[in-house]
Amino acid sequence: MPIKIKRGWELPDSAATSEDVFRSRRRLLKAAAAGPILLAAPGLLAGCDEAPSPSAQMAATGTSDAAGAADPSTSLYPVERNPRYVLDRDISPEDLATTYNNFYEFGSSKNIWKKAQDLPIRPWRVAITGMVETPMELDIDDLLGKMPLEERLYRHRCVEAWSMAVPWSGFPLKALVDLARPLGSAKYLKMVTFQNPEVAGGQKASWYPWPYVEGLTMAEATNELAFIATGLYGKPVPKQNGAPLRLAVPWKYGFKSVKSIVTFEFTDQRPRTFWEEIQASEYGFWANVNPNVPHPRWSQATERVLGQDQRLETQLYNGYGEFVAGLYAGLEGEKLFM
Ligand SMILES: Nc1nc2c(c(=O)[nH]1)N[C@H]1C(S)=C(S)[C@@H](COP(=O)(O)O)O[C@H]1N2
Ligand SMILES: [Mo]
Repeated sequence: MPIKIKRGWELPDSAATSEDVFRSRRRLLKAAAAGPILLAAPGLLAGCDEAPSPSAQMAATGTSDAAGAADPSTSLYPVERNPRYVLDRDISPEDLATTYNNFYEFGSSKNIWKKAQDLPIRPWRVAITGMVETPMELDIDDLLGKMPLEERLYRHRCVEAWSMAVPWSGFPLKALVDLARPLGSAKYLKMVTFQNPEVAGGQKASWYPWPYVEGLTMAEATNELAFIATGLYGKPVPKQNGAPLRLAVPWKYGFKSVKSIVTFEFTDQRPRTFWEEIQASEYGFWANVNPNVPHPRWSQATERVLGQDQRLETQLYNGYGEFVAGLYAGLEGEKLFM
């Protein structure tokens, strides 16, 4: 590639947008404007942002399970921060990021962190299946031992128009893809959450298509930003945030970042995702952040940052266009932002 593009880690996020990103932005906006007019649909999802509970609970950051056993991965953290990924805002307070959650397996309110402590996270088996050279099943601690752990500061933008910025620890999803050795015919990576209604009461609600499923194209899954988070704030990731491993794809709406994964399946079929199954007109496969494409029932122009009074303007691709805009060249016919 002869053209040198300034990337996010080389200049502050507030600095000028590069020509290249500007041009693709115009193209994308044109595509978005040409999209169908979306009608309000009956709400299956609680919908727009709920206010945080007035009394923020004490930080729910314990690293032991319900039975009090220590998490064997505790000693792995903290890990070294990768300086490539910079924030344009403060890191969110830990007590907010760990007590204000979306995890429908434990209920549809934001206040599920206590219930989530019932989730057993050891032993935890991770299956790598589908179109791979050799399907395998790994123990989470063996997997952690094989992966290059680092810390990254990422923004997170929920489709409900709240956001946070947190230090995840974990490894690039590409490292797991390399371990899996997918066949050339694989086009998508499908990721599936555990299924255990005995401990996850929300999974007794039969109108939801459990288990929670998400997916990425292979190009997205191997983009450098796609990250598997196994830690948060220098400790193992709390259960309510998706222990023992969850996806973090910060250029997409938060529902893409599937929690507590048990299966990585390589496939040539686009996965039908959990929220798409529930309401395809509001939650599609691509779900890239775009302030100019409103949700059918609310604007996406601004966001409420956890712990801050002032709303911030939402950015195209949540501010990560330098890394990911190129993934969507030639895909303008797709509903990239829904
Ligand atoms: N399995 C599962 N993963 C999930 C969800 C969920 O309900 N179940 N919610 C998603 C949504 S909508 C968001 S915004 C993020 C919230 O992550 P956090 O609680 O760590 O902030 O998790 C995503 N991953
Ligand atoms: Mo979300």
